[in-house]
Amino acid sequence: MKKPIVGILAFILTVCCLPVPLHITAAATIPMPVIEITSVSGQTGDEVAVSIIMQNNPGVAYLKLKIDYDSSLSIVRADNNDVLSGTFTTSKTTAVKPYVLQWMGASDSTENGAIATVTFRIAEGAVAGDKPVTVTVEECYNESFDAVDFSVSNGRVTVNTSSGDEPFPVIAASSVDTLCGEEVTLDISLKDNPGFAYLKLLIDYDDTALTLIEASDLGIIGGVFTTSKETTVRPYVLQWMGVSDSTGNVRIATLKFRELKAGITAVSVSVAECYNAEFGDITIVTENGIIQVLSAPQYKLGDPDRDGEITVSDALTALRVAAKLADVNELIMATCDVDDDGEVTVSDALRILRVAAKLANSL
Ligand SMILES: [Ca+2]
Ligand SMILES: [Ca+2]
Repeated sequence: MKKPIVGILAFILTVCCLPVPLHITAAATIPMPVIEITSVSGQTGDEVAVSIIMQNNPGVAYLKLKIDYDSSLSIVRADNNDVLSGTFTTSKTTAVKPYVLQWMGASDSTENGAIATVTFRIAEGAVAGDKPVTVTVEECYNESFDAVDFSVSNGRVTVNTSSGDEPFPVIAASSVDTLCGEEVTLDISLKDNPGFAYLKLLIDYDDTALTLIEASDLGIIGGVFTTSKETTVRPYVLQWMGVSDSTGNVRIATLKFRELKAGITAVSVSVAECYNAEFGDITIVTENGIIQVLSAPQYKLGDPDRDGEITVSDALTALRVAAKLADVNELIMATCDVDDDGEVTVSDALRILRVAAKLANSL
């Protein structure tokens, strides 16, 4: 007990009797560098722009940001505002999620302000509410190769729908992550279905990246279900024909693909024709699916969220899968089944947790 008191007394004496050394006050008041995403609002179908703002910039030569966002938003473009000098690069396509923005210069930039502007489109079928837009600083160095720490402040896009508007019906393909060489199943879902008797969907994709194995009707819609004769036909046709209006919501069909190579492939869905029983035309909004195929080095055991670190969150994911609260897919199996017995159990979750809590050095 004595030592801390002696220490405190010594500190008080130092503060009272000596001029305060300048470096102490300076260290205490250096503000934390911050990267902030602004918040905006818009209507469904609108384009809205959020700014990425840098404050208290201590000087950066290399900065890599990852932008993630709600699935009812899609990126239209990202613009560099020339606040940071150096070469500006982004993910190859705006479909890549999270989207990467990167600046690389030979010397430090010390400017503050809106370093980039990211324009999002709000999906026609988006429900009203706040849609998060988050930023993660993946890496940041100054010209001396010292890491620079930032605190981040996330933003949101607030979607307003004018009251009284009927929501557009939506047909959406799901997005999945999988491993190279595996089969993957994409869901086609229907929301806000006003009732239709005839629906013709066209499915298209890059056939150098994916092979369609089969399409299955889930029997929700009713009527006669037909498809293109061969799975190699592109665009591939899915067609439902009934005599009365079907009003089912939820999953209506599944598409099973085999992956041919690592990368990101969009599976596009478009409505060729849709009528109700009175032959009235129905406008349907579509949302494309994305299949992200990971090659082996892109995942590691015990890291299902693939952020490169084994944390409590990874253990919780394994626990949810073990408790059947989350789906098992190839990726989950490959990352969560750390004891390699072919299933994800509480024992796998505990092994991950021990490593996350630094109670064990390896899985
Ligand atoms: Ca992780
Ligand atoms: Ca296991």
